[in-house]
Amino acid sequence: MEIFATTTAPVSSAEFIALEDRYNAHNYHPLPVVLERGEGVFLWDVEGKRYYDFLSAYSAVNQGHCHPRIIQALVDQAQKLTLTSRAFHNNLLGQYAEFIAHYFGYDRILPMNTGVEAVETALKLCRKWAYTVKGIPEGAAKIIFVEGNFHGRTLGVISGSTDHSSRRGFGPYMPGFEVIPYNDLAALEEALQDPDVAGFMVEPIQGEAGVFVPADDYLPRAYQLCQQHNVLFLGDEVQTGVARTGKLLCCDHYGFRPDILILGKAISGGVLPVSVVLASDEIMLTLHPGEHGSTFGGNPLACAVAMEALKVVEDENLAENATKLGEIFRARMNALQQKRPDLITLVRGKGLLNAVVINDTEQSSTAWDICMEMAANGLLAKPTHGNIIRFAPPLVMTEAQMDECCRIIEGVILEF
Ligand code: IF1
Repeated sequence: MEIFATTTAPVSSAEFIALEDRYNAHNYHPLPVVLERGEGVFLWDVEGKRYYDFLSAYSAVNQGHCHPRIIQALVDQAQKLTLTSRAFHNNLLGQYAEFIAHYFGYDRILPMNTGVEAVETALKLCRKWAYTVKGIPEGAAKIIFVEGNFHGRTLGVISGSTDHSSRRGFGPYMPGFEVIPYNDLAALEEALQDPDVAGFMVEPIQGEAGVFVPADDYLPRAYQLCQQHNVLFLGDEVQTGVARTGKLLCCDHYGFRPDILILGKAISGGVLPVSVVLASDEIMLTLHPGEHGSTFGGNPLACAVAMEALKVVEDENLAENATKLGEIFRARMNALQQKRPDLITLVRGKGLLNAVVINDTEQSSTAWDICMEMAANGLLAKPTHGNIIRFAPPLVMTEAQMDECCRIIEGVILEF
């Protein structure tokens, strides 16, 4: 078998898509757009067409594509040292751990790479704490998940999922996970009666499920109930964190901090995979040498990039900007809903994590067709769960750009 394919280099979008289709797994159904350059809120395809990015790589590019300060931090560190493994120390991990711990207000951190690795780490930490601190019998710990959750694609995490496409055909599933309805305090109170419950795993806003914002009292009350029952609140802010919803953390809207905080995506500004778990000494120090790890976790390149990416969030006031532009966006979309109630059911979200629910069934292609029309008009967004379109631009967008984007969306909807 030839080692190197001798196909001529693709030129058109169609050729790029055909090559990917031939050699890549078919585990996604992307919009037929082939991107080759990104800068700030903009993306360009291989034909040179420019788009506004309203997905931000699922909220990993909050700081905008190829932010110069983050790329500079990447280049500088890449020429010094990229990876030592944790078999040895390096000069950045201690500085990074201190920076991140103070930035988010926790005692300690455990650095990983992808969001799901941080979620898995949090689940292991919760179980370890249950057996060594809470005193739950070894092997009996239960962790509560909520319906409609999305925490990643590993076998452990999909064992707590209710989403068929994430779960189906991957059994047998991991025991010890219970699922209750989201946004339902009575159901949580009921589940917490079980003395073997160790943790409650939840996204403050359910991104993938369609940007479900729970009732105002749900999260703070859920946190209180967990405290009362000596159960850890595991906050998955992989998508809602890092200023996306108008505060540094979505939980900041409700005045509490998760016992175990899970972050990923925009921690690195989408430049390379960086995730992190934050917790108190009591929880984090239940892990001892050799009990958890990762080859790339806490690598110096990730440390350098993530520190700069988080400084950009602060220096450019991205949380405040997300609040301001989010209010403008929802006002414009609600006005649009009034004009086309036949097409738009409702608009919901917080900060710059928003969704427009299309008045059609999950199976219909309406939302997809609208996204295709928006792409033709220079704006990229993608439906989640059939009839819901998520709108999540980089947080560096200006008011003038937001106005232009609303005009594009309004034009497509009004002519649809
Ligand atoms: C896909 C969804 C979003 C996440 C939350 C953990 C993870 C994610 C709240 C895992 C990842 C990504 C994964 C990507 C699409 C995207 C996604 F549609 F899948 F659900 F954003 F909503 N917690 N979400 O949203 O982080 O391991 O991917 O770094 O798998 O299709 P990861």
